[in-house]
Amino acid sequence: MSTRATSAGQKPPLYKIVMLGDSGVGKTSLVARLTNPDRPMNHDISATMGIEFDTQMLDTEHGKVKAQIWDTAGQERFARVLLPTYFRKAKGVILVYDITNAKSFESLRERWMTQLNDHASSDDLAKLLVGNKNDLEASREVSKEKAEQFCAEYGMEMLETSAKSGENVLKAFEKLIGIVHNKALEASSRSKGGIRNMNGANDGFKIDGAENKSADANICGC
Ligand code: G3D
Ligand code: MG
Repeated sequence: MSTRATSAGQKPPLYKIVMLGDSGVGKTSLVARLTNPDRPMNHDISATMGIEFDTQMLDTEHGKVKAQIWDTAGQERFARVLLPTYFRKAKGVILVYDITNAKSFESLRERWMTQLNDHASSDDLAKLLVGNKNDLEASREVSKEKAEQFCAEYGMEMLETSAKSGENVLKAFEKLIGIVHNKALEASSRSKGGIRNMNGANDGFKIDGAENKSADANICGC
């Protein structure tokens, strides 16, 4: 494995990625499973208002990187107000639906892709489709073929996950962050500027040691 991203004692690059999808599809559970793999699922987290983020070190083929993962803390209904802050400087997005809920899949096209295109500079934003709750196969409403068609249409890859069993959860985040990191390395070698300036997610927003903090203050200025 190459270590060029983290050699010479450099800090690993930090990338902001955002979770998107209807309420109840399992976004918070996926982040919790990634950051606290041994903790059983529980949902006192979503009592918080606004936006939350968590950070996690992840492996890529070009070394370790840090993901700053943003999640709407139960505020999907008011997401319109939050979206500009939510998407600011994001480098990747995980679009989540629930394989047992056809409506949550339709929402991706009808709502989330539109909002993504309105608020994010889509060109350099890496996307991954995630069909969550695949432990509930007997209740499946969205076929894998349908999801693959969506991916072909929008040019992204997909994985089915279970935040409950943990299946493919780490793989999903590593897949997305790998795409993000490759894009950044390509861009930096094109500009010959090195990787010094790849920590853009952090501008004006201190995150070192700020695990799982609410970002409310950043939104309302209070
Ligand atoms: P959200 O953040 O997208 O709104 P949550 O979704 O993470 O809050 O999850 C919503 C509900 O789905 C929770 O149930 C959670 O336990 C459940 N859930 C999340 N992921 C999975 C999964 O992979 N499999 C199964 N079986 N359930 C999952 P409650 O009952 O707490 O509302
Ligand atoms: Mg949530």
